[in-house]
Amino acid sequence: MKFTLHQTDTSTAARAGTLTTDHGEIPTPIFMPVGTIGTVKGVHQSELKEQVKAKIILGNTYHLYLRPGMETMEAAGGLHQFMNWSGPILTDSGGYQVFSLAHRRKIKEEGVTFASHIDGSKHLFSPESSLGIQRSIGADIVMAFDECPPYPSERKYAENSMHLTHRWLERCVAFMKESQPKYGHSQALFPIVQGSSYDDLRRQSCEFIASQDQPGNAIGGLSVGEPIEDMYRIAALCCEVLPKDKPRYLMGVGTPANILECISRGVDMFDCVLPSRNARHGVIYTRQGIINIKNARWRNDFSAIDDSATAAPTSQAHTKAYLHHLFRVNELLGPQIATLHNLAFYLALVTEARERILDGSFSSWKEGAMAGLERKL
Ligand code: PRF
Repeated sequence: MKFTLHQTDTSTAARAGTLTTDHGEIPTPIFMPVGTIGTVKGVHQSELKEQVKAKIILGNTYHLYLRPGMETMEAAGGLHQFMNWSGPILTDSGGYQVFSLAHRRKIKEEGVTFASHIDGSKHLFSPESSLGIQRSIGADIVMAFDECPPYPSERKYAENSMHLTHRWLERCVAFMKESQPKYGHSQALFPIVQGSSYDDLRRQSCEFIASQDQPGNAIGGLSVGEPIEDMYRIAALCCEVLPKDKPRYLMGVGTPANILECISRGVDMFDCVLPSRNARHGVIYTRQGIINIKNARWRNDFSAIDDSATAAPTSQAHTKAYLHHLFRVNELLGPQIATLHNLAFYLALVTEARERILDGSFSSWKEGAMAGLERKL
């Protein structure tokens, strides 16, 4: 995997680059739609490519391991083939999902034991088994197996947890060296910085993660309930310490405004369930503000969902009144159109951010764009 940095903004820490994988090039900054279980919920692969203009999507080790399982995954020839998505894929390592979904979790040096949220069956995830599963899925970018401490965490807990994540990382690095990709394309390991909201722990974690010299680095443990200023401060601190010549991925962030703020602090890659999950509840993002399409206010609004040139064709073709109606009568197409729209909106936003970084107008453009992004209509 190769990362080329084209431009660093002169007045902020924003960067524009290109990440090259065996399944294609990823312009950065980028937003990665979440496709937890082999589908970006409600959006067909052809729409992801042609309308959303997704350059890379996410999958989850935890979900895919439970269903369909790795026997089916390997028989299919990996996730790219199974879901017929020929672009790049990144998989999260499973630890974070075990903590948000599974039952009877127990953390040990070896790994985490847990009971499935589906049938209660018992399993162990370790650095080796997580990476083994990610080899079977065949993601282009595989994430290290980490512990994301809850917020707030006492300093001692955060420190011990960070050291455990670091020891697990050494095992991840060793496993990647000893094992081979299963489908002929290469897989890059991204280590994950932890350390809760403690600046000195974060600094220490960034230095350790950087010393492992992997193709990219991730910032975990943020957007877990901490004040927004803490998230921005830690993101900025991590970007200052992490190597400049490698992509930086902020896991699970965030709103459109959060994304612009973190781009300006030096983050290159984002993923979040927010645009897709909110869409299913009728929450629609526009440059003018956030819409709740179920609101009676939109019943007779025959303007396009989004008439900007960068909007998805579907968002330009359908009216707010029609989308309002679909949600009111609980039709499947409502959440489908809304999800497609929100994801295309996120992709258009990071695409414009990249253009603005390249032409030197990022800072003033961002200041102008922020108010609209945060307004509730
Ligand atoms: N670790 C992993 N995945 C994650 C996170 C993390 O800390 C977060 C935190 N926001 C989201 N997804 N492995």
